Amino acid sequence: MVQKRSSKQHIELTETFGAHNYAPLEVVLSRGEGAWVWDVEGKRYLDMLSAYSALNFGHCHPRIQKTAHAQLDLLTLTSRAFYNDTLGVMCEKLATLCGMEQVLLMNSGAEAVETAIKMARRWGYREKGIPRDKAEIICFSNNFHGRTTTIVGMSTSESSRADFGPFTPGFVVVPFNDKAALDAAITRNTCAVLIEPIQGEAGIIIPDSGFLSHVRAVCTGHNALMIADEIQTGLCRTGKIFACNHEAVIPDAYLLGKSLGGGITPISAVVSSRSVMQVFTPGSHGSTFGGNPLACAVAETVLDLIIEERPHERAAKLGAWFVEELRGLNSPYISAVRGRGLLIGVDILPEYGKAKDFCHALLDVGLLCKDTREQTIRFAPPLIISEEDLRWALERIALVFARKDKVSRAGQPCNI
Ligand code: IF1
Repeated sequence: MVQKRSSKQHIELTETFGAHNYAPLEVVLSRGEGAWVWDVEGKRYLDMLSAYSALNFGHCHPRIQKTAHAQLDLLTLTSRAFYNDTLGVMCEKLATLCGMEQVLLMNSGAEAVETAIKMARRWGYREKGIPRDKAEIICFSNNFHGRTTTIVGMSTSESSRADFGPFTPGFVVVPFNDKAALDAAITRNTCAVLIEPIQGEAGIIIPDSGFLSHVRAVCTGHNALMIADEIQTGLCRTGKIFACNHEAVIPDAYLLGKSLGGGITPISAVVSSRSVMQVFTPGSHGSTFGGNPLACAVAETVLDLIIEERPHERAAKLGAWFVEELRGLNSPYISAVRGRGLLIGVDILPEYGKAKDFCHALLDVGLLCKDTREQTIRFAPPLIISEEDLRWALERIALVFARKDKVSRAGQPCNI
């Protein structure tokens, strides 16, 4: 018989036997359905984070579950030493959705970014004629592209980088949103510009209107690839299928991950043109699990759901309303509310505490939220969330943000 452990016991086990690379809120989840999750004691919470957008379709979506169950009983892994009957079908759907030609599948988002770095460099040497080992990739301040040693080397966040060097050369960091700095940084040796069209980890930073178009124009003008990291923003989160669509910008490659796996299987992708993707030849790149049948079957259903249900339209409508309601709270604690679709950041005035303190207070009233940076709370509920549930969330948020005194210290729930 499975021993039933309390939340406290699970936390103790996790902290004792698991590495301390996270500092989670003190809630131990054991079940999820749609936008809701339950802890081991049976208390219900509304998930306002969606695993950083990996759960755009919510927990245990019936159609995605059905596909996964069926595929589990058929074939789950072949390796790429052989063909399977799921990969091609899914790649065609994904390439078509992206308006692109070819797909390279990996597992984590970081691997898609690593793949794009290799792709851009090879393209730079073989197509653009950059002298060997001189290729440069331009990225932006406060970027977040993952956790591998190469990727943290281009990070500007001390907590991500400290003491993980020496780092991979070949990256140039320019301030986000700064057209002149980008113009000055791009050279004949630039093979790519890597950009999050909305910066997530940086605090839901939306570029000024015209910036993405400028990046596109500069890349075209200097024969460099524009690579859009849409691992978090892509697949409908921001109210369009891709965040690049907000400026009608078409990059040379999209990087996708998170929600492509339907919250079930890790799967990530680089999606680009044949002329760029042809730099990959047999033996030059790969992954044991990349493109496995279980992940491809799940991803195909995710793409079907996007095509049939158009969740970006829902995200746009609900997101605009939610942002207006948040602004309408006129909370003394809030200095700014930003959002595109259902990717929303709320800045907390530092004199009232840190965003994490507010996340503790929101947890107490049944909402799972996550801080990013010190002063920003991120709201990113599943795109399938009902209007009624969002209204419920707003009522709880209003309770927390209407308080007049200082919110509790981190780790100390306040009694609302
Ligand atoms: C963590 C943030 C979100 C990403 C973009 C690549 C990746 C990510 C734009 C790598 C991953 C995650 C990872 C997670 C926290 C989280 C995050 F706060 F750090 F920024 F979502 F907002 N490109 N983001 O956002 O994808 O390898 O993780 O699959 O704690 O590291 P991955």
